[in-house]
Order: sequence, then C-alpha cells, then structure tokens
Amino acid sequence: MTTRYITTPIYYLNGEPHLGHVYTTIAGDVLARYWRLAGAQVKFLTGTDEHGQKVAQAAALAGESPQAYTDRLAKLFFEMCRKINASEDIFIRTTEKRHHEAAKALWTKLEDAGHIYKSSYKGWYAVRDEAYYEESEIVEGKAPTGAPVEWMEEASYFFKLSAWERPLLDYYEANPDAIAPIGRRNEVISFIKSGLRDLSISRTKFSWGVAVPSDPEHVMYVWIDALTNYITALGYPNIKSEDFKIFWPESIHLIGKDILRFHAVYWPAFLMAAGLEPPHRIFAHGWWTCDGKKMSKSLGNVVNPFELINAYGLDQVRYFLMREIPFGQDGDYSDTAITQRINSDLANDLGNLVQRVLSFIYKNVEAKIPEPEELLGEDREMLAKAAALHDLLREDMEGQALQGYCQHIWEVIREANRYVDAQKPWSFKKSENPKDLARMNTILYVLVEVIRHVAIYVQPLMPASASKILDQLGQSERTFEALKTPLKSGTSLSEPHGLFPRREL
Ligand code: ME8
Repeated sequence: MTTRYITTPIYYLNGEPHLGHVYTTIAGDVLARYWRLAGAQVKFLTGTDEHGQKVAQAAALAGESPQAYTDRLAKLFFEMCRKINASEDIFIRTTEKRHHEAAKALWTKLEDAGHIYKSSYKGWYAVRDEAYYEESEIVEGKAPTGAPVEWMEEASYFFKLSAWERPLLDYYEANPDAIAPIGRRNEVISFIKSGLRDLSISRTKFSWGVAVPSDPEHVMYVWIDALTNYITALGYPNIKSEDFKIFWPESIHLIGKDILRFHAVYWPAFLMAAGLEPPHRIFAHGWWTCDGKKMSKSLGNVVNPFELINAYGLDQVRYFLMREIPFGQDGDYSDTAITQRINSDLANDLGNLVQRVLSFIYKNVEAKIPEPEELLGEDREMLAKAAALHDLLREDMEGQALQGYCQHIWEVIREANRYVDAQKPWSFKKSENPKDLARMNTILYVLVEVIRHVAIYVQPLMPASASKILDQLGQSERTFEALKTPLKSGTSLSEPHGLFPRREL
C-alpha cells in the first residue's frame, strides 16, 4: 500500500501566523488530501516550535510566562489550520510531555553512542535565526540572513558533526532525490564539501527548553529539540511502533529554503548517528515577497493571510498560492496577481464551464445526467484527455509539482470550454429530429464526465468548491477510484449556483 508521511516545519511561536506559514501548510494539505484520495495511507503533521531563546524573548516582551505565552500563541496556529481548511492528522507542540521524552531519548542515544562531548562555545549566534555563524559568514556585523548576531561564550555540549561529512555526501550521492529541487541539493552538497564543524547543541544562559538528561543545567539547542518532533509524532523512542515502521521510511519534509541546512545537514546526521534512516525526501520551496519587496513589519507590507481569505475567499487563496509560482521558486504576491488569477482561471475557465453546462442541463434536459448515444472522434478525444489526467497528476504529486498539478487540470478545463464552443449543444435544443437530440445528449454527457474528473482532482486544491460541484452533479463517490467507473446517466442534478464571482481590480 502506498504510504506518505507529510510534514510542515513546526512554526516558531514568536508572532502571529503569516502568509509564509499558510503557504507551506496549504502545500502540505494539498499533498495529504491528494494521497488520501489516491487511496494511500497518509499522516500529515504540522505544529509549533515553542522553545528557545527567540520564543522566551517574545514571551518576556509580551509580559507573560513562556508557558502562558506559548499556550496562547499555539492556539492561533491551531486556529490558522482551521481557517485554511488544513486536514492535519497531528498538530504537535514541542512543549508536550511526549515530545520532551522523545528529545531526551534521542539525546541519550547520541550520548551513549559517543557522538556528544562537553566543551565550550565561543562565537556568533543569531537569536532571530536560532543559528550559529562563523566569523567568516558575518557581513557588516550581521548574519548572512541580515539577522543581528551576538557574541556567545558558554559551556556547551557538542555533536560531532564533522564526522558526518563523508556519510552525508555518500548518502546524497546514493539518493539523488532526497533533496529537491535540484538547486537546493547542490547547495547542500557544496555546503557539506566546504567542511562541517562540530555543532554546539546545548545552552546554559536560559532555561526555556528541554533539559539535557545527564546535565539539567543545560537546555538542548532548540533545533535538536525541534527537529525531533518529526519522530516524536511517530512514537519515538518506540521505533518498533507500527507508525514508526510504516511512516518514517516515507517521510516528506516540506520546508522553506531558509531552513534547508538544519533539515538536510544536521537532521540526517543526528538520525544516522542514532542509527535511524535520514528523511526520505526534503522539499525546500521558495520565498514569497509582496509587490516585489521582502515582507517585513517595518515596511508595513506583511500580507495578513486572514485578511486575504476574508477578501478573496479561502479556496481562491489556496488555488492562487499553489498555481501562481512553481513550487520551489520564489514568488511575488500582489492584489493584481490574485485578482487576475481568480478572474481567468476560476471565474472564466472553471466557473464558466460548470455553470454553462449544468444550467443548460438543469433547464433543458430535465435536470438529469443525459444518456449518451454514439461517441464521435472528438468526444472520445475529450474523454481521453480527462482520463489521461490520472497518470499526469500522479507524476506531478510524486515530485511535489503543485503548480504542474494545477496546470494539467486547467488544460483539460480549457479544452472542455473549446469543446463546448465547437460542439454547440444549445444549437440542437429546438430541433425535432431525434438524431439531433441524441447528439446534444451525447455532448452533454461527455461534458459532465469531464467536469466530474476535474472536480474530483480539484478536491485537494479547493476542497469546499470541489465538493459543491460534486454535490451539484449528484456524485457521492469522490476518490480517484470512482473514476474507474464511467459516469452514470440519469442521476439528478441540483440547481447550479455560481462558484467564483469575478473580482474588480
Ligand atoms: O523556522 N515565504 O519556524 P518559522 C515562504 N521553527 N515561506 C515562508 C515565508 C515566506 N515569506 N515565511 C515563512 C522555523 N515561511 C522553525 C522550524 S522545523 C523543525 C522548525 C514558512 O516560524 C517556510 O516554510 O520561522 C519557512 O521554512 C517557515 O515558514 C519558517 O517558519
């Protein structure tokens, strides 16, 4: 049986959810929904990263205890998932007891196997990135990401990362698809080749985190704690559990390109050192900007995802985010771009196709799916294009090509609109000739069958809108399996209503 374990990053609780968080979570949701409809066994994980200096500082700034603060903010992220119709199976919080236990177990495993030693750290640290930087990486007193850095000197435990250069390179050579897109893979490989230094993995200057089991004066570096969430959720340290055995080998970590190094260098090294398999695949997507500029609080151009959803509608936003840019590349948000996308793809293409076909049947063919007569070449061609989606879309989803998934469906939608224009079913309406009526019924049947395919495949992208279309078509079987059986004639249609109103700029 096909199995997929799809994860998003767990988000820092240092502020409210923003467009970037919504983006990765929707991408994960689209994949999870697709694989469920394909009959796969799926686990979709998201959640919150609640420890470390950055979150502790945010709590202090808010005048709250870290626990009260993270409880309050975790709710906002959980709510975000509800507002974007995410279908996560697990929402994990790193403050949960099971997670503390898993992180401690991983530490102990690494320590017992001799991968951890005690020393002291001296160097630069950026709280905003929760990352250490080399002297050579500092640009004009800042981290390469632009984050402010501070000088740190403290007793610390180290993970022997330097020992994992060769095993990591070997692993990535043997598993060319382990990191995607390819450019990110190359980036990781050249980073590893440039030499890995041992990694400081504990702190003593603050206490908001998971205590080091053998030395509770230390708290774990937030990244070793956070990355462990992916296996906490599968029952680690019980690696004999069904969940761990089934899902870990099929893991897909969706992340933004900002956190590639943590996922593709540190995480696989920790796992290999603990005797576990590295993640099966890491997909690092690109970065959203707004009107060509980096979104930042000081520029005042941070796109609030909830305002966006209120203004344009949830499914419109979900579709826009998946369709607008190739998954893996950077993209730019603008009101113009989303408006154009809604008007062309949703109102003109999909909305118009469904509306013109279903209202015609509703008004003129007793509101029932007509019986087809003899299929002509053009009918077969149209049906073949819809049937071909099955393999094309599966290939897209195997490669996380979310934009390609949209494009392939929309090619069929546009083709169906051309087919309506060319076949002109309405031209037969008044004819007394039974042959003409039979032709009209055949054309309409073909169209409903194409719309059924489209709506079933659109479900992962726009669950609510797809469900409305399938309701109007009277279809209760909605998995990809259902498409193996031809559309049944005679099913009653319900009164069609417009789906995607046009937007003014
Ligand atoms: O990094 N465009 O959490 P975080 C696209 N806690 N995606 C964006 C984005 C943007 N402008 N801004 C944010 C952390 N993202 C850690 C992760 S995982 C074990 C720990 C998305 O709250 C993108 O997925 O800073 C990015 O990787 C993530 O939010 C960073 O979220």
